[in-house]
Amino acid sequence: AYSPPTPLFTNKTVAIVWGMQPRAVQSMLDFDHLCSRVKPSVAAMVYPFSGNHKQRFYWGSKEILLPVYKNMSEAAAKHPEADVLVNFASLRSAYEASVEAMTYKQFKCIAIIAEGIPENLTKKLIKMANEKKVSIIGPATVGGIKPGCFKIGNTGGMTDNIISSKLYRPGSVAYVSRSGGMSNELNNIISGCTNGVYEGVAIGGDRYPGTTFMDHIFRYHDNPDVKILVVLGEVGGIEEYEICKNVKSGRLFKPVIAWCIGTCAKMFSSEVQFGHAGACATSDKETADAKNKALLEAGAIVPDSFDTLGTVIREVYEQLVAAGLIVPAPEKQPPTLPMDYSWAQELGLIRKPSSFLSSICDERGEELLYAGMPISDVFKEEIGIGGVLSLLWFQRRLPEYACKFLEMCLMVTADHGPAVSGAHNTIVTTRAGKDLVSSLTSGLLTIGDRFGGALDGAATQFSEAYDSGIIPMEFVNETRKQHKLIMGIGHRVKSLNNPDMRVLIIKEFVKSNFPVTHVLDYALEVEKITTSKKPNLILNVDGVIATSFVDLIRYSGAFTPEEAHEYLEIGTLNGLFVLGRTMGFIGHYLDQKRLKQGLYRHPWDDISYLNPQMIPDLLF
Ligand code: Q5B
Repeated sequence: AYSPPTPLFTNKTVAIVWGMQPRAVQSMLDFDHLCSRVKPSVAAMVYPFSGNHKQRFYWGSKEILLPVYKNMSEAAAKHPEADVLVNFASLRSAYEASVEAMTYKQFKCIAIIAEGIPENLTKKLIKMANEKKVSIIGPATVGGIKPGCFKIGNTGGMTDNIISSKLYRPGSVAYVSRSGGMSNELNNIISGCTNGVYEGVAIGGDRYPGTTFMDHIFRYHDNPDVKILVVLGEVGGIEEYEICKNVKSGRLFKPVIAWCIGTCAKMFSSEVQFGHAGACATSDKETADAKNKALLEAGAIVPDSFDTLGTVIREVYEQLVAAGLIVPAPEKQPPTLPMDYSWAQELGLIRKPSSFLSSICDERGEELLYAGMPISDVFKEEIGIGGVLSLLWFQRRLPEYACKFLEMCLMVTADHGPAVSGAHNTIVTTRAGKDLVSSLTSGLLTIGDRFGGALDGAATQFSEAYDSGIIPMEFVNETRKQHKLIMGIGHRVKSLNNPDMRVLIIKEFVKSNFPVTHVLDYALEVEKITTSKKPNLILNVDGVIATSFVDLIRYSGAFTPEEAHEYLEIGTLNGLFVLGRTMGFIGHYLDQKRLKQGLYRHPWDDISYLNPQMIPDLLF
């Protein structure tokens, strides 16, 4: 005697999801919440490429943790209640994962999402599934949905779609389609003209689907809660003729509304392969037109076109309601599902003040932007390091001579030997066995007023002096009176007799390329006075860069006076030395490592050990 099949899905169905698909899992959990399910429909995930761990998900507004297992055997053993496998494995591993799942007796349904599984493997899967009485949905499908009960993966689309198609509670119409995408359209059509979907399955677009139209049609038909059956076939294959046979014989006596898409194929002069692997008519019998005609002749309800499918479904539904065969249940609102923050933001529903403001670089789009300039243009236009600096530091393209100047600053400050404070620190740190970042940082930390970090001070002192109109001599005397050093003046080893070639190079370039050099000229006048006192009181590398930069930022026309002032005030200039010398410090780090230098200890004979008791004055 025939016994109606037990339902594939109930509101207690629990699945294991193969693959790291957090969005699909979250969408299943959100559906559960809308359906007021008591327990989540996902028990666990299987992901062979990570160790066992837990993943966070939302259950309504609460957070829950779902386990992820490396092996399906462990997942199955720990979750014997799971009888559905949602198999998101790729086309290369979907077969093996499905075969393995069938070795565990608990699975009665496997949904295979992957497209492109070789047909010979699908045939083997189907044979095995038939033997083991496992229903396979797919391959090449989004899966299926049973309103109020269970949803496979991403079926039904986003939450707003599920709510608008009332998929959170059952209706009286069950459908089966080949296409997953079109199943969404069916959800929409059916919910708009009836009391809604009872269950819908997309069997997939392959030539050999794991379960067929008839498998689901019989299941639906023999379920007293299903009152109308909708079939959305398509060009290719001959399974629709099975429906014809069963309608004709009276085995299917509930209304079957059917339409095969792909009727436009006749407009093409040659054979057309539509999107699905199986969507191609290899004989007249397989065309959508032929199948629609046969369905109509067999007694199925066939609309004139896909456009009138909804109208036909509505007519049938209204007849059944009028006959008292369908009694629509009173509507109830689904529980509120909190909207994901990112989605709400995308829809423009919420706003919040951001914690960070950033205006130099945007990596979110298709292409990285430096101050609005796509990285490909950075290379196409060969703007160089100077151009990149001008974008990232000043958010604008600077004239070519300015970019060249920036690059020259980096080049002349790149290194000045192992004896200077910063390099020394880097070397000592490297020799103490520290890593690159620590050694580099230790060197960078020495940069300040005395060593390498006199640029900002020099820029301020010289520009203020120039602006105030005092003559260089007065400026030198004034700073001396105040017991202040002039930043950018003086060098430990360079002097008039041992000129600093770096200073000469920059000076020459600036004098012949900058439109105006007022502040540099002023500094050179100051240098004449200081060197007349002591030959090492030259305008040093910090001083020449700083004063030239003031001339650039003030007189190039690329900055407003306010911007120029602000850039000097916020410490831009020392950045040039820091950036340039970073190259050298990294060089020293690599050098010491390469030379396998051991721990450094400073020799005693280079330290004067002072005994405070012997020199009482030193104490206070
Ligand atoms: N006197 C650089 O001093 C040094 C004077 C001054 C007026 C001054 C000193 C100084 C300002 C800061 C500055 C950047 C410490 C230097 C750099 C990068 C580097 C380093 C490298 C690289 C040198 C002797 C007499 C005294 C002082 C007077 C000295 N400086 N007067 N304004 N600026 N400069 N730093 O030779 O009457 O005898 O009491 O602090 O610009 O860091 O290669 O090494 O690439 O790595 O030790 O180039 O000038 O002179 O202190 O013995 O003073 O000169 O008042 O007068 P010295 P001191 P008095 S570039």
